[in-house]
Amino acid sequence: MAFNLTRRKFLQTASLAAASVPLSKVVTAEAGVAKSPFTPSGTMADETRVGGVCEMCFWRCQLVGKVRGNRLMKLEGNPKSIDNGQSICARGNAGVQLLYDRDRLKYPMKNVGKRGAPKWKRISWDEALDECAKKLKATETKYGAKGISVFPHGASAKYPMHFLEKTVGTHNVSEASFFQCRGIRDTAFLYTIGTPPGENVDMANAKVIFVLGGHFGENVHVSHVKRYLKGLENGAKLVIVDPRFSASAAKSDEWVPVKPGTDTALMLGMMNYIIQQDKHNKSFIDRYGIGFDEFKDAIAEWSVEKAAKTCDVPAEQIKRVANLLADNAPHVSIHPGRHVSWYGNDFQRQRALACLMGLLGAIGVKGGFVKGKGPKGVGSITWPRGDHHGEALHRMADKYHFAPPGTPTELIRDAAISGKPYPIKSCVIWGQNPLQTIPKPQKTIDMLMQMDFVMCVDVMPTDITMYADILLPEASYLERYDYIKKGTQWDLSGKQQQYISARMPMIMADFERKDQVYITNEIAKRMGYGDKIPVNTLPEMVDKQLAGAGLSIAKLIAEDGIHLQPGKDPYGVPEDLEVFFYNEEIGDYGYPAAPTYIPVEEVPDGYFRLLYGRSPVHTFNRSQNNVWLHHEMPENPVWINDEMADKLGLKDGYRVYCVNSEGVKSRNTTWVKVTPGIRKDSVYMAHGYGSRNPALSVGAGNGIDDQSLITKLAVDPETGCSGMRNNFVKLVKA
Ligand SMILES: Nc1nc2c(c(=O)[nH]1)N[C@H]1C(S)=C(S)[C@@H](COP(=O)(O)OP(=O)(O)OC[C@H]3O[C@@H](n4cnc5c(=O)[nH]c(N)nc54)[C@H](O)[C@@H]3O)O[C@H]1N2
Ligand SMILES: Nc1nc2c(c(=O)[nH]1)N[C@H]1C(S)=C(S)[C@@H](COP(=O)(O)OP(=O)(O)OC[C@H]3O[C@@H](n4cnc5c(=O)[nH]c(N)nc54)[C@H](O)[C@@H]3O)O[C@H]1N2
Ligand code: SF4
Ligand SMILES: [Mo]
Repeated sequence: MAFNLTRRKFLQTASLAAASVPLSKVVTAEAGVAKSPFTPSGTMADETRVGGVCEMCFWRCQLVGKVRGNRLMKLEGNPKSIDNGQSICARGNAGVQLLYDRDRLKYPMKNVGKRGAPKWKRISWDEALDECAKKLKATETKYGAKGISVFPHGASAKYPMHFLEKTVGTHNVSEASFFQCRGIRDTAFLYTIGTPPGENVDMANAKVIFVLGGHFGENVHVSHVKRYLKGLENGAKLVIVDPRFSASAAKSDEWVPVKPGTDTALMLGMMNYIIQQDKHNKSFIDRYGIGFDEFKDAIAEWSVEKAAKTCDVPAEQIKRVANLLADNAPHVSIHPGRHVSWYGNDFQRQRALACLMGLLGAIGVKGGFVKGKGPKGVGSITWPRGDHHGEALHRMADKYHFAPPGTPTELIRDAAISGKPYPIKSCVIWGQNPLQTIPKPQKTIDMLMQMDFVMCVDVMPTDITMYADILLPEASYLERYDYIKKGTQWDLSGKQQQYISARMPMIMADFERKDQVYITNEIAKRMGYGDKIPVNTLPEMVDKQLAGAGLSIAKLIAEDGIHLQPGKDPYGVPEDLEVFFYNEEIGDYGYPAAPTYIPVEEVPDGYFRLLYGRSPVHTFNRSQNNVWLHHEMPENPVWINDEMADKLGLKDGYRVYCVNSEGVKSRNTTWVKVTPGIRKDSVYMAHGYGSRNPALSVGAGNGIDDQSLITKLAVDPETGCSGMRNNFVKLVKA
């Protein structure tokens, strides 16, 4: 037995969608797009379309599209939005370039060459769907549903994922957003404060904002960045813990250049100090805390001096930061982080963050952790559960008891490569680029090479699509409907309002691009699951979901793409809140029950720890071929400390290769950025560069692919997520 049932269920349903009503008459398949009563503001366009929802990243800002004739000219924030408002970021703007990218996938293709060195033959949709269904069915028949693996990411991947996971019945599903991103955060908070946190801190109204590693401004999520900047405008003090002088560190009052991997020790030192100073929120802890005495005892060894030594930061600074937080509590934003799969000791760090919130009572109050109350009623559409569900690999292995939904990537790769405990012989990749997303890319290649069948659904040719047998072109987010976006206003202040919107196409899909419901249903029918299909078309799905809230696509269009309604006061501590400072359930599985620092491997002599983060103008690898964005940041420089550069004879702008401690050399070179703004033990680069696929006429071969250097993987013991910052590199002059 692993998960507490109710919590497990909560987690599973949190990401699902469901519901039912006939297709609206206004938006027909012919019209296909949502025209609006808006008058275009510029002269460039002769029509404004509403209902756009950006997916250049996963924040889903609300858009309008300016259209001339049959061409989308420009994207803007939807003026009615109470989320991103009229703002969109560089990537959001550049969505037009993705839409019209000449290298985009246009037709179904069959690989008549080899995996990794493909030769593409254009085939018909019928041929492609027949082949996919035949191969997947063959795997299912021979090995059971568990012989199929799924690597999904993004809104359009949910529908096919649920088909394969629920109806066909494989557990071997690994979503990038969980196992390489925020899954650890979600379960650590679930088992500490009872809910996955999202990024729900009320920074706009905070007195202090405390962030570990998050580099807002480089990590761009529009309404989130707005909330953060509003907090700073309102006078919030900013503490940024980061080995690098990031865009956020540049705005901070305290930059804590922590030794990479030691953040847990820092927080234990701070919390112990706050308790010793008697500055913790005793009434809050008395009321909501569980296991506080055990927690207090467990962290008592963490003197400020010990933390200072472990983290390589001054003891005085640790005290200053702890006092700043405690003196302004409870109106402090302890940011939960987002990409948190760093070192393989991450569940404990995320637990410590959640405990810090609890210690300060910074939950449900202005400036603290506050979940805005979103609208109710929007239904979800889901595939019915089949009856041949086996046990997930981590349950069979009795490991990773606090894994997020799906199966830890590492177990899927291990099982596929070894054939144990059972073979995995088909792979469906939908909106994910595992070669750049998952550490140890060679292992991903080994996994793919032993498959009987690999199918990819994408919008662009990317590194991973080179390994497909069948490659299917999907309509982009600007050419299709999608799941509902709902929420509350971004800054939680003023008039309380909630919103509901749905992604609607800005333009009809061109060439032979199809949407997720068409592709999935056609495969399902051919596999003998026709009677299980929950919905016939994508607009029908959206209409059915909206019906639950008394809305429809037609009504949304009439409301300029966004339905607003009065909201509720988001503040107040949930009645049933429990803060597990010490969690026996975690202890029962043999993990530390109180947050514990687990040391990371030291950097070997002559090497630097490889750190990575976001490029402000790119999204991972997916935007590399985007001409506008490419011009903004064509390569990812490698940051090195100025004193270390001096020692190595490296000057700003020199070109280098990176070679890691296991002898892997980067495929490309990049330029060196010499700066005092990074610790001496680390180098840093933006993630997502160095695409391999020669079909990318703009994006191929620029900069260094950080993932190719991440050949040592530290799997987080509680969750099975991929810790990626345990690799060491040298810079070699080119
Ligand atoms: N422009 C842009 N914005 C994006 C995205 C994008 O691709 N492009 N992706 C979005 C997604 S899905 C996510 S998950 C988020 C991720 O955004 P974040 O959660 O902010 O990203 P991280 O990779 O965790 O943080 C990177 C920072 O962590 C620092 N760091 C490295 N090691 C350590 C350490 O040991 N301790 C501490 N304290 N800091 C460390 C790095 O120096 C860097 O500044 O960004 C989102 N926003
Ligand atoms: N080394 C390293 N690894 C990381 C990270 C890191 O910072 N460093 N970040 C991690 C994080 S936080 C995350 S969230 C993941 C992100 O991991 P991914 O989501 O795998 O990253 P992307 O590069 O966006 O690749 C997504 C793929 O989806 C395709 N795509 C884009 N739009 C569509 C669409 O509408 N439909 C379909 N079918 N496909 C589409 C793109 O062309 C691309 O091939 O990576 C994780 N891995
Ligand atoms: S933050 Fe930028 S890329 Fe992400 S959804 Fe919003 S506009 Fe699009
Ligand atoms: Mo992410």
